[in-house]
This record gives sequence, C-alpha cells and structure tokens, in this order.
Amino acid sequence: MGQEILEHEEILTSPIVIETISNTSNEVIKRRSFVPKRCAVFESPYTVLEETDHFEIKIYPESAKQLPDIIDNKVQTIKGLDSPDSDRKQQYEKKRNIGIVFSGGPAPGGHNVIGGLFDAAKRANPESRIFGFLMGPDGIIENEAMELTREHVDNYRNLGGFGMIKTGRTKIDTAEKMALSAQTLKALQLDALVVVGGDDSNTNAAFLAQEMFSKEVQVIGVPKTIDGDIQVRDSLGNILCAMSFGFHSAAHAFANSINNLATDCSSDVKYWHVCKVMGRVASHLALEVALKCHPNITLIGEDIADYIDQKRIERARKENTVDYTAYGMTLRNLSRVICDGIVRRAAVGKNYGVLVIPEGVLEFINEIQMFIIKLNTIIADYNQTHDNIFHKDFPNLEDKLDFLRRQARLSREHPNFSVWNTRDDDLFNDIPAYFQDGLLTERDAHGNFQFSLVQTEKVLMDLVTDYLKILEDAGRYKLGIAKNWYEKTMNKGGMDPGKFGPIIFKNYGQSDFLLIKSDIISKKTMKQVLENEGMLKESEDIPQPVKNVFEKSVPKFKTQTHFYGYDGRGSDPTWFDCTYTYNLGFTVFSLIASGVTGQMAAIRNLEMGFEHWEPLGIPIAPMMHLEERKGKLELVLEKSIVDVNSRAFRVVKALREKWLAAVPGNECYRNPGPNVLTGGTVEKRPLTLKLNSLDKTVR
Ligand code: FBP
Repeated sequence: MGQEILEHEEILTSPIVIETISNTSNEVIKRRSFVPKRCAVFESPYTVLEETDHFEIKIYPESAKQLPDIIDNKVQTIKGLDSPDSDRKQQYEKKRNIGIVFSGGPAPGGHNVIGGLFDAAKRANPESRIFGFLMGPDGIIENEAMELTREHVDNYRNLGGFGMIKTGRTKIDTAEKMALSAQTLKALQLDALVVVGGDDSNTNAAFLAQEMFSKEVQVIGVPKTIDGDIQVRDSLGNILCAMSFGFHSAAHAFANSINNLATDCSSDVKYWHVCKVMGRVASHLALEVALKCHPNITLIGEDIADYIDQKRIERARKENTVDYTAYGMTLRNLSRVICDGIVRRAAVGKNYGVLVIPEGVLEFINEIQMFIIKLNTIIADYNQTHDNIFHKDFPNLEDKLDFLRRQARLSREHPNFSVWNTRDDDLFNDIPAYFQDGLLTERDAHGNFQFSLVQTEKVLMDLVTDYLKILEDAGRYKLGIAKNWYEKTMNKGGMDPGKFGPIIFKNYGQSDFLLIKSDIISKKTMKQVLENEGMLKESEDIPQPVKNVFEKSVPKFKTQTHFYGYDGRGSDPTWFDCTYTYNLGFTVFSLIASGVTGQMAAIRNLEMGFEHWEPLGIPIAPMMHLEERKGKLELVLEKSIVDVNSRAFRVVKALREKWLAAVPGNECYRNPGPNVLTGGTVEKRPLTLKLNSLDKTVR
C-alpha cells in the first residue's frame, strides 16, 4: 500500500503529467489572452454623451407615476473625446467606487462586461475600485461583496459562466430589501451600481435607480440573457438594442451539439433525436439553431400561435358561424405536424432525424397558456391571502389537485368570481400527472413560469408516439424500402421481384423507395393479399424473402431526448459575445462617468459588421409597459418574441421542406464550426441578425 502511494506521488510530480492534467488547459490560456477590439469611440481617452431625440418613445402613464425621476431620460449616444475641458476631465477621472452584480441565469460574456468596466474605470483613474456582489442580488441585500483585482479579472477574461462572482435570481422587490440594499451601497460608498440581467433584472434596475436617485447612486443596466428576448425598439420600430449578450454563444454551443447528433443519427440511421432548446418563452434560440445547423424539424412557438386552420374556418363560414378553435394550434395538432414529418421521412427509408423543440413552446399553445395564466393567478392569490407559500402548504401533487378540486366546487356556488371551474378541473385531470406537476411547479422570484422544469418534450413525444401507432395500424406509417434491396432480396431467395412487386407495393415501378400497400399491416394481412392475388395457397406459408421485406417495412420509432440549456449558458463566449460584452463594459463606464442613471448600456447596429457598432445608453423607464405577473399587472421591460414576418423566420419557413429532406438522398445538415476567437470561420454575429439586417441601411 505504502509503495503504491509513493508510486502515485512519483507519477504526479512528473512535469509532463503536471502540465497534462493542469486545470488550466492551453485553450483557456489562449482565450484569456485574447483582447477584444474596442469600438472606435473607446480608442479616445475620454468619452462624452450626446442626447438624441431621433427615437420615438411612447411613455406609459404608469411608468411616469412610478419612476418620476428617471422617466425623462433620453437615448444617449457615446462619442469619443480627445481633449476635454477641465470640468469634463475632472468628472471623468474622478475616483469612483462601482459595484456590479449578475442577476438571473448565467450567459456567456458576463466576465467581459466586468473586464471592460474594470479596464475603462482603471484607465480613467487607477484608484477607482470595482466591487463584485456575490451570488446575485442577495449579495447587495446582505452586503456580500469582494473588491475585484486585476488578477481576478484577468483569470476570467473571455471565459464563460458567471463564476467570478456567481449569480442568483432574488428580486429586490420589497421596501425592506430596498432599504437593506441602500445600506450596502452606502456602506461601500458606491457611486454606481451595475445590474447585469435580463428583462426582469433591468426592470428591477430601473426601480433601484429611482430609489437611489436621491441618494446619488447611479444605477446602470446591462442586457444579458441567452434567450435573446431583450431586443429594444422605439415606437417606430427602430432598433436600439438588437440582442442581449450570451445568445450567440449559447446558440452556437447548442447548434454544435445538435449537429453532432445529426451526424450520428444519419450514420446509425435508427434514432430520432428530440432536442429541447432553452428560451423561457421566445423561440429566438431555436430559430438561430435552425439557421446554424438545419435540423429536420424545428418548431417555433410564435409560428404555432399564428397558425390558422383554414379548413375549420371554411366549414364554419359555410355554417354561418365562427370557429374560435380554428386559431392557434392545440397540442394534438402540433403532434400531428411532427408525425407528418416523421412519416414522410420514413417513406423514403429515413427512420431517423433531428427535431428541435423550443423550451417555451407551451406558452404559445392556447389550451396550455390558459392553464398557466389561471394557475399563476390562483397561486399568487393564495400566497397573498394566506400570507403563506402555496408550494409549502401543498407540497405534493395530490394536495395541489385536491385544492384545485375545492376551487372548482366553490365555483359552482360563486360562478362569477371563479378562476377555476369544473370544466378547467376536468380538462386538467385529462393530462398526465407529470405534466400536471410541471404546470403546478413553483414560479420564480419574478413570477415567471419555469418552463425549464417541465418535460415539454415528453408531453409532445407521448402524443407523437400514440398517433404514430394509430397511423401504423391504419397502414399509413411505413418504412420505404430501397428498390435495389427489394430486388436483391427476392432474387437471392429465388423469387421474381417483378411478379410480387405490384401486389405488395403501392408505388412499384414509380419510385426508388417502395411502400407496402396500406391494407398490409401484418404478416396475416400480407398472406391474405397474396392468397387473393393467387400468389399463395391457403396451406402455404409466406415465402421467407417476402417475410423479410415485410419486416423491413415496419418502422421502429426510437427516440433519444436531450435538453440543451444549461450547457450553452456555461459555454465560452464566441468572438461576437466577447467583443460585444467587452464594449458593453466600456459603455457602462462612459454612462457612469457622465453622471446618468436609469440607463441600460447597449450597442447599436449589432446586426451589422463591427465597424458600424455604436455604443449608447437606453433609458429604461420610458421603455417599460404593463404586463401580467404573478396574476397582477406590473411595469416591466417588454420581452421580444420571434417576429414571424422577419426575414430570418421567413428563410427558415421557406427552407422547412428542404431541411425535412423527405426525399431520397442526402440530408441538408450544416456544421456550424468550432468556437474559436481568432483565425476561425465562425460567424461573426447571430445569423438571425444578419438576415434581418439585409434590408437595412446604416443611418
Ligand atoms: P435569464 O432570463 O435569467 O437569463 O435566464 C434564462 C434561462 O436560461 C431560460 O432560458 C431558462 O428557462 C431559465 O433561465 C432557467 O432558469 P433556472 O436557471 O432557474 O433553471
């Protein structure tokens, strides 16, 4: 034993072993040393803001009421300045204490926001101090912060995740949490707080900015989320911020993994890979993945919501009525769409494929959306009325269902005041328990439904499997048999393929992939057909080659399910995200150095090449609108969803049939390439943005 330990030690002290197993791979060392380009304005030693009135912003009265001190903020563009006057110089170079916090899910590029802010702040004044709040907004409430040194920052440059200071989903949404936060900011003598987060966190940043206005602490937001749903436009549709950071890297990571599955399944030819792709509500990530790697089927939630069943409309029109169920897709409809693709590929011998399902697809299905809204309201009401937590009081599914049943019974006595009636209860009881459990899952701190915790893909694939069975029993789901294989098998068994062909196949002589007739659904029915056609006597068994042909035609639907989400959130940032976030850090500093608050740092023209990028500050308060949250209307920054009229979506729609590849021959899969920062061929910006910008000219 002692001898063995010694040997282990000897092995581990060898310099080659040390280098080989180091936690820091050569790739990490190379990444850390990459220096992203800076926008031209940041090449100047100073910057200045220029208020612009180019943009039309419609202000909600409620925003003006709740955020009076920051409602008049304007869009600010950033200009480089080489020789400032002494006031400007003094203001810019002032020693500052700046705090930064990550809020919500990780997104590749966050460390470079810190890197950019750190470099810009230290360039202006090496005495300035940057504090990172630990574990998200909890770090502000509980005053858990660390001063970030150059060593910390250098260690994480161009690397994924939020590991340097971690993150959390707490919302600073009560007077008590606000007061504790104010105490922390005062204790650290902060001049400014930077909130790096999604739509909800930027909303929170606006409320913090309002609260800290009188205390003279500036609050600046940064648009982060892999979901890509922070896309800010003015009321005329001019783009102020085309994309949150992290989106491109996550989509790239997902597309690479999905492309690997495409390579595998088209080699192994036996699995359908069902890939759920993150994005809480909007399907931006699924759309980008589709453009990057061309899966056979990609569902887009927004497209599903837009679906209109023309046949139903026509039928209703003839009957002089309106069929409201003709608008939007049901879960059942959707499973039929998937089945159609599977059946059509099977007909040309392709018993495999790649299906991409956006995580938030259920949000776009009316029947499910109705449950989500109703249950949100019920849970929020319960928590408020009982000053307790619904999920603590009803920990098990059975308890929750029991509670709902009681609500349904109550609705009979008070029909006008009920959110949950007996019809809801009956419909809800019709869905599988694991799905009921998913729909009743706890909402996050912002009141959002947690789609990532629902087995959306299982819900859909259960319906798909059931319907495929029905189609198979009806003889409509069959595997096409290559004509050459059929002829070879028959000839080898001493049978004439030409004699049997027209009897057992419906397209013999017309296609290279032969489909067994619909009424032949078993060996028994095959025997009957052969007997009827005089090819077989009642006492005879089906010839072995014909049996082999039949067996080959029976599709075996086998799936592998995958969830792409957390892996992409933790991936290293692409060139686009490294460069974008580093410049966001510089933008944040420029906004702080100019004394503004309640602004979100952004870069305009991301949809174009780097040379067109324009750093700017977007006023958060005027961008807010009212939305239902936790069953109540709340002021929030609007989430952007996929525009079904956008060029990117229309390209995917136009290529749907091609990528399904339900024809004999090659697939259309695309390899997006490795995520390298230099010398590679990886796309320099999201394909969605590139396509959507085709009609745009630089202003
Ligand atoms: P953010 O909006 O906070 O960036 O997070 C988005 C997201 O990655 C969604 O795509 C996903 O639904 C959710 O986070 C998962 O959240 P959690 O980390 O709490 O499981």
